[in-house]
Amino acid sequence: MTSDYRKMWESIGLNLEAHDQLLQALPPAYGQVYMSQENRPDGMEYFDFVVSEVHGLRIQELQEHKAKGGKVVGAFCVFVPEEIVRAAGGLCIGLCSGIEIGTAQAEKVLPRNICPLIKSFMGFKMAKVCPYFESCDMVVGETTCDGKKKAFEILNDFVSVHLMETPQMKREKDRTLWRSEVRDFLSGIEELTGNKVNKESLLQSIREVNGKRRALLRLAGLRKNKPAPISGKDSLLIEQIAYIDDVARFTAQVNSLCDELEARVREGRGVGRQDALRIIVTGTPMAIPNWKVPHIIETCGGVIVAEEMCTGLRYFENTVPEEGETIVDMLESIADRYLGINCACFTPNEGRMEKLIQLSDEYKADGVINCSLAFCDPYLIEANRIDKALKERGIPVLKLETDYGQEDSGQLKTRIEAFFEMLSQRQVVRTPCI
Ligand code: BJ8
Repeated sequence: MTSDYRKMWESIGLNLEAHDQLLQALPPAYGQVYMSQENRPDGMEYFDFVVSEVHGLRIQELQEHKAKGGKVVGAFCVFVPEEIVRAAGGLCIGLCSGIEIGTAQAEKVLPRNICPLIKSFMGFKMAKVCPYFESCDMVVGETTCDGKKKAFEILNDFVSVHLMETPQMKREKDRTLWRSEVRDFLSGIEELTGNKVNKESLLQSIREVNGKRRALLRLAGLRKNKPAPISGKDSLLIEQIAYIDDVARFTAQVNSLCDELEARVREGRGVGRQDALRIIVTGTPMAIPNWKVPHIIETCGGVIVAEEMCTGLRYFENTVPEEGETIVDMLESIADRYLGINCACFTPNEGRMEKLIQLSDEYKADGVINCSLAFCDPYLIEANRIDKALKERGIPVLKLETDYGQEDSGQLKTRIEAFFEMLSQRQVVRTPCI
């Protein structure tokens, strides 16, 4: 990244010294995890470029948008309706929180034993190292889990937070509550941007965001092929970039990558070993630059074919119907689309187990790795239901708990290798030599 950006970073209030340290850590990690892969699709060049400019060009674009009077809204959850932000002329950015940063500052206001994602977003804000965070005119919090819910009260001391009450169940009265939260969100966004949303602007933004989700779904569909035409690490990176990139440009780039992958599929060309074990990863989101577990999986003889996560299918598997006579109709469709997300914050959450069983079949998976962040009660406790449901169907599952540090890499590797050993023996039993 060029030194020209320093002025911009300074102007938005970044702590330049701490920010330099963060930037220095990224290239070696990226090189080791991403550039070491063989046989990558040419279309990944664009996404490598986005990462190389992640605190540069994209931030410049956000600043240009703000200079013209536009607003930037940050989100921590896939429940935040991007369609509404865009319909009011705003830009919606996912605030990643995938690295241990500003821990000392965060621990001044949060308990030590809290999920690393929450500690990370508080650390990012308090240490002033994230140019996305510092570009936000408002951030949107939700009441998905207790940790986030209470942390947003504290975050509100540092930046304006609009809180959405996300239901914990999916009954009709919960739907009614959520629909009213979505309507309130529209009012909050209109007030922030000073722009009134109308039918046309809402429909257009529904179409744009649907286009992004469809492109991602097309990419996901191509990974059902054997051999998989793209690695799980590259797919995850694209899913992570989906939260920050320009919607139209990102959609076009994903579609052009898919054209290339379709040709690979026709030629029977895949990534990794032909006999790579096909793995589905499920659990808590893996935000940039949290690539630890996928990297171990794909360097131990596996290929990840799907992510049942919010950095994955939960973000794009459903679209909003592109119809509706009135704004109210459209808002209801938007609310209903989001209520289809199978977050572990819901009880019961049978949809997630059913989805995993369906995905295992569709993606011809050899096994599922259920990876949760430490201290995340909803996902760690729901692991029990996942285990039960998958084992009843004869689908092997490995449960992992980790954080953003690298200290447990060796231990994770040992457990993943043992799981793969078991899967390989199973394969031999299931596919006898002729
Ligand atoms: S819809 S998964 S993005 S809430 S990991 S902060 S749950 S203690 S992230 Fe999530 Fe929305 Fe659900 Fe998806 Fe709490 Fe768990 Fe931490 Fe979590």
